Amino acid sequence: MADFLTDKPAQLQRAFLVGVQTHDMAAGEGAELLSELKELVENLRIEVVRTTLVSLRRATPALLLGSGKAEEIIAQAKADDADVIVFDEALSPAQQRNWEEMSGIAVIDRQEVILEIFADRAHTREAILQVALARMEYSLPRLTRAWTHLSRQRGKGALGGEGETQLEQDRRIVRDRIAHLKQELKNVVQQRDVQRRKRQRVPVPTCAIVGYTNAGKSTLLNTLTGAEVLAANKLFATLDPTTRQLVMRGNQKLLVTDTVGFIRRLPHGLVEAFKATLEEVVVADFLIHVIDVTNPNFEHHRATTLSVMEELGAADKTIVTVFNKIDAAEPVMLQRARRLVPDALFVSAQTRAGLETLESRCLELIAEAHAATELLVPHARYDVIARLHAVGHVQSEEQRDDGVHLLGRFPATQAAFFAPFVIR
Ligand SMILES: Nc1nc2c(ncn2[C@@H]2O[C@H](COP(=O)(O)OP(=O)(O)OP(=O)(O)O)[C@@H](O)[C@H]2O)c(=O)[nH]1
Ligand SMILES: [Mg+2]
Repeated sequence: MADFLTDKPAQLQRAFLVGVQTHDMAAGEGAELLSELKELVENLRIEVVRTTLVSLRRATPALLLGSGKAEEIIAQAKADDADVIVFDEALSPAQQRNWEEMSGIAVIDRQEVILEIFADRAHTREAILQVALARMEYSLPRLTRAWTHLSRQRGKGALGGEGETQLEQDRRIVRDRIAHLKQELKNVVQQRDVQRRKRQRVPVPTCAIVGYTNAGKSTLLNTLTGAEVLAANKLFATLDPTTRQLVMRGNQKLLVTDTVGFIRRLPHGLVEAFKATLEEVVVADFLIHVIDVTNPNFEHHRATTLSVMEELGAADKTIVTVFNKIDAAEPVMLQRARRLVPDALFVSAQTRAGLETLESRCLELIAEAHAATELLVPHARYDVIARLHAVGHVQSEEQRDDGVHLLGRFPATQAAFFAPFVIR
């Protein structure tokens, strides 16, 4: 079973990439996604022998593309000696199976490529569990494929007469594994909660750095806090959240968390699986959204990140938009960025340019969020008073006829608890 979790799909070496431009996509978007797919595939150390962009008017249920086009692609892939065809567009399990049967070579899609990269990068227990879960959920409806992990292990024989029962067995094994992984992840989440609650006892404000992969999130955390998170020019360098304390002017502290990067067409299962990790985003007081201003597609990058935020239920958080890598940016790109997000900040995590302004913005947000609050708690509710002391910073406390008046700073994450007693 261990093999099943860590096994590469196959020792694939030569990839033939197929991008699709549909009528509802912006001009050039298909090509742009295709070049991103090339980068993804190369990140798996698989050589890209050819890329082809197909314009598609209407998707077909059997093959996505028309059968004439499919035959053309298969002939070309064979002539190129490719051992895998990679689609940028998601393929249904049936489409994938049809392509594999027709071509006799492995056929995968962008989602599977992303899953493989995540599997490659996962090193901690939490990341390994999350990726394993996403991969299992992806493979569950695809167990009848010619070359899935399980069928390769059990060999061709099982695909014969007893195939149906073997398939049922495989499905059960995978479902059991999924249930087991979910349970293990639940434990991880609980541990995380405990740690977070410990942290919340001291009202240090928190923020999470989010953004597209390779935007410079880890570099920013490193320069801001002197952390030593791996920052590398490769996709999804970071899978695990790292939290570091930033000490700003006036000794104001801020806990900053670096998070996993996003990409277009991220497999839904991955976002689901990474919810434990991304909890940091949901509970943060505010977000720093890092965008690589040197990337010609930064508008799409931004939209992708914002839609993942929405999926996580973090869309209504305060977001500080930060365009990064200004040291390497063309002036015209900076103008485009300013038009897109007028109140954005411009920084270089590498040269430190603009970081003081970023700190000032963080200080402002903290001041707003942690302005002193006045509470009136009935005398009988000493439990509330005890808890306020535990989680917050009480500046003054006075017993009056109408109850206990408290003035202090309390973490926004506890707002639901103390809101009924706020008088100012
Ligand atoms: N020129 C320039 N390059 C930068 C800057 N900030 C980061 N980089 C480079 O961009 C690449 C990606 O940086 P990371 O910090 O790993 O990016 P990330 O957003 O953490 O990426 P993932 O963890 O993959 O999501 C690295 O090669 C960095 O050296 C910057 O301000 N200027
Ligand atoms: Mg990173």
